[in-house]
Amino acid sequence: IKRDERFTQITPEHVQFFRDLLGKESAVIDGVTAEVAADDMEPYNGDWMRKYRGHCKLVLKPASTEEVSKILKYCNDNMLAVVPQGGNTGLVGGSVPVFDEIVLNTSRMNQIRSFDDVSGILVADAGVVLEVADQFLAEKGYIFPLDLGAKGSCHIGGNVATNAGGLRLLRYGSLHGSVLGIEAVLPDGTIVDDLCKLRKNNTGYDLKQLFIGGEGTIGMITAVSVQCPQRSSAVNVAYLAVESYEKMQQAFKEARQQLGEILSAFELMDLRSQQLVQRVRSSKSPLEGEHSFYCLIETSGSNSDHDAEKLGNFLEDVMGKEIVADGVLAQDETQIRNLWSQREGVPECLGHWGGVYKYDVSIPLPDMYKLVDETREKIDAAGLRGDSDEFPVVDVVGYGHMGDSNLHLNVAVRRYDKRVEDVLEPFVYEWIAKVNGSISAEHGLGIAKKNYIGYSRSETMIALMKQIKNLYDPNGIMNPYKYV
Ligand code: FAD
Ligand code: 2HG
Ligand code: ZN
Repeated sequence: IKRDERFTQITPEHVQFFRDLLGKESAVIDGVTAEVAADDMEPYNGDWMRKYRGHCKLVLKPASTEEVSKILKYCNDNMLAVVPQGGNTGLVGGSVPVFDEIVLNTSRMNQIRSFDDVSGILVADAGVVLEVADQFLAEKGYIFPLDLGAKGSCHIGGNVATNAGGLRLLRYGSLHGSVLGIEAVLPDGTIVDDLCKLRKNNTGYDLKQLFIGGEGTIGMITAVSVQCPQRSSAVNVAYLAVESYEKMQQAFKEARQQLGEILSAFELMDLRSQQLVQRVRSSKSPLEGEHSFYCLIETSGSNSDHDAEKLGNFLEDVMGKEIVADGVLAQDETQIRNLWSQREGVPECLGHWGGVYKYDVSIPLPDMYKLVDETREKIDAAGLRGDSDEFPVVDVVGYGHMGDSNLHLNVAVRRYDKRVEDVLEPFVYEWIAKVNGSISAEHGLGIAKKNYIGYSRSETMIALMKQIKNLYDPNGIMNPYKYV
């Protein structure tokens, strides 16, 4: 792709405007008029996977909605392109510039605005770190309805902008349901004040939904109001070994039947994903021997003994029926954390060798794991996978949110290599289209999937999306080159 020449190059006058507006020295990282060490720009230009790299020379960190409004109005009037950025943990290259777009970072918008102890409704700035919000809620006996491995750095604004799914969607549902209101700024500076705190509100089109999963293409989210559930006082975790994907499906069905309303996560990991975690960490598996699949089951309820008994009975039952080969129940907080880390640590450990090709897909459960086997066969047939440095591919693994039919197909590589890419694409996308799956279950489109949206959406749907984009952002300054 080429830089869109409609966008203006940033000049010293532009920088001066932003300096005067934001005041504080640290709110502007200026590589336009001043020398900036490469290390200072890197966190904003490089993505989490080290796969995408922008060439931005100006980072702005507004501290209020009014400042965002003034920045965007100025950018729109002057045709300056902008990339909204939260914790920069996104996995589709959406949060970093492609060329010299200005990064609008939310890290200074980090205040919790209000919390209602009776309704559980939290109103907070977009730049509040997810884990910080959750810890705040924990003290009040509540929980943020989203949890994911990047919680220590991602921002709730970024979570909402990507409509992140995470580890407990099965229990708490999608952000499309739990986000009750949004405050956002449109590219022309208009402040959209829809920080609604009502559960029910059928008064016209629900426009906030466009910002949820909008990936910063129609406006900048500055605050959200979120319906937060009660935190469960009893959390139990089991880590199970299963011999086949067939049996894994039976285990899932039994878990839903037997654990019912206390089931809060059902996560799938194949053997290879777990072996790579243990190899990178030089750690041991929680279970003896090798099994084709593992799953992590979490229950959250209000009665610890009762829940533990239920989970224990479930384990006994599925082992008796030979659905599950082996299993362990966490006995305390530390063990709960250790078992979760076998699952949450997968993305980070897979990046250990240099890079990962990631496919975050929705596939009907019966077919879900076949994609991993077939992809591995293709990579092997092309002679690309092996233990030594001459092979680009370390391994092809599958894991993910089984409870939501969401698979993460990951190809861990020593370096990004065109030959690997040619085997994977469009093969993976065609495979998904064939089973009527989605090429992006929870990570979004960003730049990575932009060209492939047609595998999951019709011409009509794409045309409607483009109309929305043009309506909200007629100059196209918001996160250009991405999404649709
Ligand atoms: P960023 O990466 O900064 O931005 C993401 C996108 O949102 C970009 O397009 C950006 O332009 C836009 N954006 C950011 N802030 C705003 C804003 N205020 N207004 C408008 N647009 C904005 N995702 C899941 O769904 N489930 C998971 O289980 C999961 N686990 C993960 C585990 C790890 C280890 C990592 C690294 C990522 C994981 N993700 C997961 C990816 C997920 O998309 C992000 O972690 C998170 O939701 C992004 O938040 P962020 O603040 O880092 O956003
Ligand atoms: C997860 O579920 C995340 O761990 C990341 O969504 C998945 O890295 C991935 O492919
Ligand atoms: Zn995920």
